[in-house]
Formats: sequence, structure tokens, C-alpha cells
Amino acid sequence: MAEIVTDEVSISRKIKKMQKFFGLQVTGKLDYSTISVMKKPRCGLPDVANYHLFPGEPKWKKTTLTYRVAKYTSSLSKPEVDRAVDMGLKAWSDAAPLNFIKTNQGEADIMISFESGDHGDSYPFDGPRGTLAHAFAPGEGLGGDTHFDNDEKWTSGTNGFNLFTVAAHEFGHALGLGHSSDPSALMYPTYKYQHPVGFRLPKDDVKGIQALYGPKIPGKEKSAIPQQPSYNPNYCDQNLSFDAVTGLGNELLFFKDRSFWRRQSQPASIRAGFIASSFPQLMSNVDAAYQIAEKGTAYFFKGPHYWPTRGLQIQGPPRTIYDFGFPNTVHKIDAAVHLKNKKKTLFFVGDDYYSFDETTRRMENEYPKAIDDEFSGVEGQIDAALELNGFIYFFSGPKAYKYDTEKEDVVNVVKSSSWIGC
Ligand code: TQI
Ligand code: CA
Ligand code: ZN
Ligand code: ZN
Repeated sequence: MAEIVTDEVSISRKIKKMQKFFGLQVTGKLDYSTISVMKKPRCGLPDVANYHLFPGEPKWKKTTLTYRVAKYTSSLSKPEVDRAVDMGLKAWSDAAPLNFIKTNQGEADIMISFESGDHGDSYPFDGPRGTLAHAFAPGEGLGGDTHFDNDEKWTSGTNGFNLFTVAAHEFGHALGLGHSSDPSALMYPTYKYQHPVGFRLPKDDVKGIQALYGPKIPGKEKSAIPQQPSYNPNYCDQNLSFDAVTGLGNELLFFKDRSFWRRQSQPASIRAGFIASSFPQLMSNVDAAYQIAEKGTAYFFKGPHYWPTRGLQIQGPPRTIYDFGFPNTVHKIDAAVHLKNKKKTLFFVGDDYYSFDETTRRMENEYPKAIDDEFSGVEGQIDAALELNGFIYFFSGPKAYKYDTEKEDVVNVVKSSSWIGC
């Protein structure tokens, strides 16, 4: 007798579980709708959507979201974690008009961390196995935040739990998706290793994310940027001004609209090209750039974003300029120059400039200061700046000022265009 009761209880429990999963009324009894769900083929018909949204259909009201890995795990290296996270988000931004921007400081929309046991959100983790991770539906505060159980064996391969697989599933929740009843969906609540390289979101998940954010319109991002009049790089214009100038290895790079020039001194050569062919992420209209030659890195700025590079190779997704400690009143940078001996980078914004200490990676306290006060003789707003042989060259419209930091004065003025051989 007792056994039968146990069986009934366990059957009822199973029915309840299934009803909950399919979003039915939870009775524990085999009512009509439950039976019809059981009879329904689980897969097959391609036009049947199996994804679920959360009650109230919470979703992000913006399409560009920031994310930050605030606490890492000891079972994987930082780059492995970053890669799994980047690729997990990319799976979703490839399917819907969403953009993700990585930050290293402050509060991001999607705060990601590895946590053990109790971690302050009333959903404690349970040690190895059981719960692997959880994510909060879109919203303020905890909304979108994604936690991984630090007591799991996280891997970037097929042993233990593959971080990319679990992260991609959790980001589905963080964007507003519940579980799917389609066994081939990423949001189906069963762990199944997914290979990160070349991963494409299964159909049902694409339907789900597009139900919330709409379809991705091919080429939309590019054509959304108004077609800028492009400077003809083969034509010498005496009034030419630059958007950005930087050294890069043994070359100097000059940016204007959609074009850029690479100037080499040995052997002397100047070559013109399109920014989009060498730096597709940047496309056009670079605001500022600087390099730290000793480190072999350069940084390109455009609006509130920047891209780090190694040589000509852009490293990873765009980041926000607020990483540098700019106040939120700054939306773009006019020019940047790295001072080699001081290990400081100066950023020019309107009539002011900021000084960033590359050693402590902090913005210096007394800034911003007025450009006029420190660099007398340089007139007008600064478009671009470059340090070369101990001099700072300031580009302002058609004029390039050579500034001697010891004499604290301008020692020469030439046409900006002369820098590219005009
Ligand atoms: N964590 C559950 C999950 O993310 C937490 C959870 C249960 C949940 N029900 C939910 C989250 C409803 C949002 C909405 O599904 S888990 C998998 C699986 C988990 C499970 O640790 O059980 C994956 C985490 F089952 F799909 F493998 C990631 Cl991939
Ligand atoms: Ca666990
Ligand atoms: Zn948590
Ligand atoms: Zn889930």
C-alpha cells in the first residue's frame, strides 16, 4: 500500500513538473490539455515554435548592452573565460539586432561572476553538479546578471561542463528567454556540449530571440552610418585635416573619413587605403588613436568605444571609453597621444585635456585642464596628435603644430597635408 502511494505521489510529481515546463496549469492530474501536450510530436514540424518567454515578457529596452566579467574562476584562464563569454553572446547578437560591449569597470547591464554557495542573491549554489549556473531576466539591478557555480569543473573542451555551452544558454535567459520544449534548442533544459567555433543558434532559439528583438536586418549596421563624403586619397588637398594620427610599429598612420595613409620612413613610402579593408570594425571616421610602442599595442577610438590592437590586428570586441575613467559627459575623444618617457597618455576633448597614467591605469586627479593653459601657441581644437622624436605634433584643421615640450612652445607650423607628401 505504502509503495502504491509513493508511486502515485511520484507520478503526480512528474506530471506537475511537465506541466510547469510546458507552461500549463499545475494540477498533477492528467487533464485534457496535459494529454494533448503529451500526444504532440516533440520535434518535426518546423513552423511550430517551442521557445518560451518569461511571464510578463521582460526584455531589454535598448539594443546595445554592456557586459563585464567581475569575478573569474580558477578552473580556466581569464582569456578562456573571456572567449567563452564573448562567443556565448555572439551566438545571440548574430541572430537579432543586439550589440554587446565589454567593460572592465563599474556596473554593466550583464554582470558575470563565478560564485560559490551562498552569494547574496537568495539562490545559493550547491557544490559540484546540480545547479550549474543561473541568470536573471532582463531588468534593472540584478536583471541580466549571470552567475556560474564556481564549484563546477568548467572547461573549454568536452570534459566537465563546457563554459561556452552553459554561458550561451544562460545568456538566453539573461535576454528574456525561458526554456524550450524543442530538444534541439539551446534553451532545452538538458546539458549537451556545443562546439563554440562556428556555432549557429538552433532555429527555435532564433525564433525566440527574434520574437523579443526582431530579426537582424542584413547590412543594417553599415548603412545606418550616413554615407560620408569620402576623401579621395589620391588627390592632394592643401586644406586637408586629419581625424586621427598614430605611430604603429615603424609606420605612421593618418586617418581621414573612410581613408587612411601608411607612411614608412625606411624605405620611404606613403600608401593610401580604405579603413574598412584593413580595420573592418572601424569602417570610417576614427576619432583618435595612440600607440604604446614598447607594448606593441595601439588603441583606436570612435564615439564612446575603443578597440585595442596588436599591430594591425584588432583584439576582440569594442570596449567603452569609460574604462579609462572619463566622466559620462564625455561621449567622444578628439585626439590622443602617448608620451613615451612619462608613460602617460593625453586625451583631448573640446577645449580640455585629460592625462591617463598608463602605469597605474588611472586618470590623473587634477584633470581635465584647459588646453590653452598648458599648450600655448596651439590654436583651435585638436583633431589629432602624435609624439615623435620628443616633440608633440598637434593637428588642428589644415595646420600641424610642432610643439617643443622643453621650451613649452610651438617651434614650427606646417600644412597638415605635407605629412602625407602633399
Ligand atoms: N540552471 C537553470 C537553468 O539555467 C536555472 C533555471 C531553472 C532557470 N529553471 C529556470 C533559469 C527557468 C531561468 C528560467 O536552466 S542549471 C542547463 C541545461 C542549467 C541547466 O544549472 O540547471 C544549462 C544551466 F539544463 F540546459 F543543461 C545551464 Cl545549459
Ligand atoms: Ca552545482
Ligand atoms: Zn546568483
Ligand atoms: Zn535554463
